[in-house]
Amino acid sequence: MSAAPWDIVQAEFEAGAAVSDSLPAALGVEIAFAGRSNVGKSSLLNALMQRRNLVRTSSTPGCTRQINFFRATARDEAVFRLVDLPGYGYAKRSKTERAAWGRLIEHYLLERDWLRAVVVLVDVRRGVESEEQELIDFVRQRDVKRVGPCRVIVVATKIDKVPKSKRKATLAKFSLPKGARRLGVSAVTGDGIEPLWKQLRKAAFVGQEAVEDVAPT
Ligand SMILES: Nc1nc2c(ncn2[C@@H]2O[C@H](COP(=O)(O)OP(=O)(O)OP(=O)(O)O)[C@@H](O)[C@H]2O)c(=O)[nH]1
Ligand SMILES: [Mg+2]
Repeated sequence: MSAAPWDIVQAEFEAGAAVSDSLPAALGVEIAFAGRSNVGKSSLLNALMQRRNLVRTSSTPGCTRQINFFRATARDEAVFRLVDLPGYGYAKRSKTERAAWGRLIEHYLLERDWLRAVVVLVDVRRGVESEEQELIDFVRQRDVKRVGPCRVIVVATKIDKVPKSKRKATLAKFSLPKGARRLGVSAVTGDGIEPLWKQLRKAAFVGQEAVEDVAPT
């Protein structure tokens, strides 16, 4: 067993907010995970927290129907709130429901002071499409509104589906907005989880402490 500072020694479900609820108070650094239904948000959260089933995953798209807040404590006692946002682009929901979700997620992304990073997940086989681009542009509005520093990290999920020899070239083809970082991960093999934690910690502690730099994956 490794004993890296980013290892999560404790993880728990803290709160859930359904579409009609108000958001729980922010108690510290938050990192949100956003992306299409089925892209692997919940699986990635389990992998990051080194827990098999803390976050419910499903083969049915749209399984996560509330904003879920998880509290993860690392070996070095740093505390992060990892936030699982419901998947967007789920056509089977009613228009009204999608609009309500859109408003809640937008409100969260723009108003949350403690939000330090938004991880935008894209399936490695699909790349960054217009929905992801819109999401990234949306988060950028925080800069204009001066809400607080918030980094966008584009994470390609399910890289186990691409042979190792082709991963680098596949990721290089992703069109990315200026300043966004990109990483490939697999919740199945654990590839990319450690570099992602390094990036997340860098974003979380911006202005607080120097955290070791990482080479891009
Ligand atoms: N091969 C592979 N499959 C994965 C990986 N991550 C997730 N999956 C599968 O993809 C499906 C969806 O995963 P979830 O983690 O539930 O996706 P989600 O983005 O949370 O989906 P919603 O909650 O519906 O928005 C499940 O069948 C997972 O087993 C991965 O890294 N590799
Ligand atoms: Mg989910």
